Order: sequence, then C-alpha cells, then structure tokens
Amino acid sequence: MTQFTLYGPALSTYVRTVRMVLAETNTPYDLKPVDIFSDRDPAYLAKNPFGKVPTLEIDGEALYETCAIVEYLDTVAGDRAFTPTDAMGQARMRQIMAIVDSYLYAPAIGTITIQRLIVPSQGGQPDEAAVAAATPKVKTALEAIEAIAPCSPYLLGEAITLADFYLLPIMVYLSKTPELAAATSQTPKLKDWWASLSQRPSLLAVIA
Ligand SMILES: N[C@@H](CCC(=O)N[C@@H](CS)C(=O)NCC(=O)O)C(=O)O
Repeated sequence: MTQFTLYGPALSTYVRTVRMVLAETNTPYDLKPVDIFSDRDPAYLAKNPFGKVPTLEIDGEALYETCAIVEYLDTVAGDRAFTPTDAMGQARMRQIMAIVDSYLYAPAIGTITIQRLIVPSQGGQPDEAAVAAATPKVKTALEAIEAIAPCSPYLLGEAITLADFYLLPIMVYLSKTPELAAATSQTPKLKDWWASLSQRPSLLAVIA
C-alpha cells in the first residue's frame, strides 16, 4: 500500500486544502509538522527547495506545489471525482485555483489574517494601513471568482471540485476578521456558498 506523508503545519491553508482532499478520498496519511515561523531545516529543504508547505511524500518521493499535489491525489485516489469532465469546467477550476494563488492568498492570509489574528495573539498591534490596502485586493479576487462561478451549490455547480478545496481554508480565516463584510459585500453567491460549505465535514475535521 502506498505510504503518504504530508509535511506542514495544521494551521496552513494550503496544508488544509491537501488534507481535505486526502479526507475526501479516504486516503490514510501521516502528518509531519514543519515550523514555518523559523528557518527550514536542510532535511526539509531537500524535499522542497522553496521551503514552503505543504510537501507530500509518496513512498518517499517528494511532491510540492499544492495544485500538483491535489491533482495527483484526485487522479490516484479520487478517480478524478473532484475535476470537472468538460474542458471549460476544468479551465474554470484551474482559473479559480490560480486566482487564489496569485491574487487572494497574499492579501487575505499574508496580510489580513496575519495582522488581525496572529499579530494581536502575540501582543502586537495590527498594521491598519496594510489591512486597509489588502482589503480591496481580496474584494477584487472574490468578485472575480463570483463572476465565473455559479456557486450552486458548489463553486462550479453540482459537484464539488478542487477549486472549493482551495478557497474554503482561506474563507475560514477571513471569516474571523471584520474585513469579511467589505470583501464579500458584492458577492451574494459566494456568501451562500460559504454558509453551506463551511459545515463540510472534511473542512471541520481539518480545522478542529
Ligand atoms: N505555491 C505554494 C505556496 C505554499 C505557501 O505559500 N505556503 C505557506 C503556508 S500556507 C508557507 O509555506 N508559508 C511559509 C513561508 O512562506 O515561509 C503551493 O502552492 O504549495
């Protein structure tokens, strides 16, 4: 039986995306923590030269970049259940994953989540100017997703896809900040999607 080992901290959104796909495909795995708040050790850099998380080891072979990991898992363990069958559906799924990577993650997690949730938990004051600058960027990214996604009931329609697993962990953190209201003021479909998908058992399991 194939041995899967996932490296990364349980609080990471990208790690949570992979863990959701592992859970949804009933794939057993070991989770090995990586401390992302200090320098990566050489053993981890040998698996992932960029030092980012997650990395998935498959029988000892390291695979990194979340998009590559989840597409691999969907193929080998999910029978492609989480990828649309039509070309445009596949393109939309990858487009949403790319929007999350390129335009949403940095302002939503790198700035708003860090400033609103992490900095105060360590006794610091949030950088309000940075939060104010990040909020319209999050709004633009969520509105871009809303414009191309039916969100009924899943982002791309009747079947849940890897795009949902990309966006859900980001929404978990964003929903704990006051910036959620402004960022989703023009995205009624995404608000409904979040209200229903926030109870997905695989999500609840990874944030527990
Ligand atoms: N392109 C990477 C990005 C992963 C990423 O940014 N992970 C964050 C945690 S959610 C990380 O490693 N942060 C630590 C750091 O940047 O040093 C992927 O898709 O896996």
